[in-house]
Amino acid sequence: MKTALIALATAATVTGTLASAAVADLDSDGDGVVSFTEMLAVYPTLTEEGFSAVDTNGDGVVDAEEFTAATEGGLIPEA
Ligand SMILES: [Ca+2]
Ligand SMILES: [Ca+2]
Repeated sequence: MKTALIALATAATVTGTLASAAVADLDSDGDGVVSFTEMLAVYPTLTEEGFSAVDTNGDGVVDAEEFTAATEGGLIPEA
């Protein structure tokens, strides 16, 4: 039981780290969020509609939470 819990915690940590690393990779100006332009550099086929689908709170940028939700939901491929 204890081993299973540790395994779950480890899996969650790894997922979180990967998502953060992906945002950091896309975030070329280092402001902690990914703009449409920054995302286009990595995903050249992304449309504004596709970006809007990822930017769920509509503030014009994708934060780590939105990026994680998008990768888990299959909206954008894992970087
Ligand atoms: Ca940025
Ligand atoms: Ca947003």
